[in-house]
Amino acid sequence: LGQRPRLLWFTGLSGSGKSTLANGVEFALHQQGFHTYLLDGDNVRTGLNKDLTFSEQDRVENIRRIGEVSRLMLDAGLIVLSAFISPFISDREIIRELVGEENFLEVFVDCPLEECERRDVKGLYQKARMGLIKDFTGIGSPYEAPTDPFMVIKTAEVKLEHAIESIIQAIQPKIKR
Ligand code: GGZ
Repeated sequence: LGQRPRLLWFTGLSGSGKSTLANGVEFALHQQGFHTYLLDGDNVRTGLNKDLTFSEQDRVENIRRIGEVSRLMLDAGLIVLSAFISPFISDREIIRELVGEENFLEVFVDCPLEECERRDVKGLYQKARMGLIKDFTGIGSPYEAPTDPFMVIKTAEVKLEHAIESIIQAIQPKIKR
């Protein structure tokens, strides 16, 4: 195999651009012949984790299961891309240890809350402000930013294509055999 399995872990607020970025990076990797799998809310919170809410306890369990699934996929030799808010440092550290420090590439999708709220793609921030979602991340529930991530992408400042390109550049030496 011409690739080394790695876990590319995108963390950031709702609406920060995690899924968009992860999808773009996955597409670029495919074009280069890498074998990948993308885990995000669309394929995990609707299936494997559909029993979980957004309480602190359930978010911890959400990330734990995603970490275990990622580990299995790494065993299968894949480049795994994971895009979840994953708001707690402690949970992300558990995954770093689970998959091995050298395999865990943390990408902080850094976008100010005000900008995420301005975008409000799904209208969830408005609902949270109205009190309809009490534990929404950034409003009624905390987000702990990484202190020493592999990469920081400022999605309010950098064009998507450039962000994708810089991630590809940075991970290239880690994923090539
Ligand atoms: C945060 C919520 C909530 C609450 C529903 N808090 O923008 P989205 O819609 O597509 O991304 C958010 C997604 C977050 O799920 P994760 O599994 O990534 O979260 S965590 O890692 O914290 O477990 C949002 C939607 O689910 N959503 N309610 N209360 N996001």
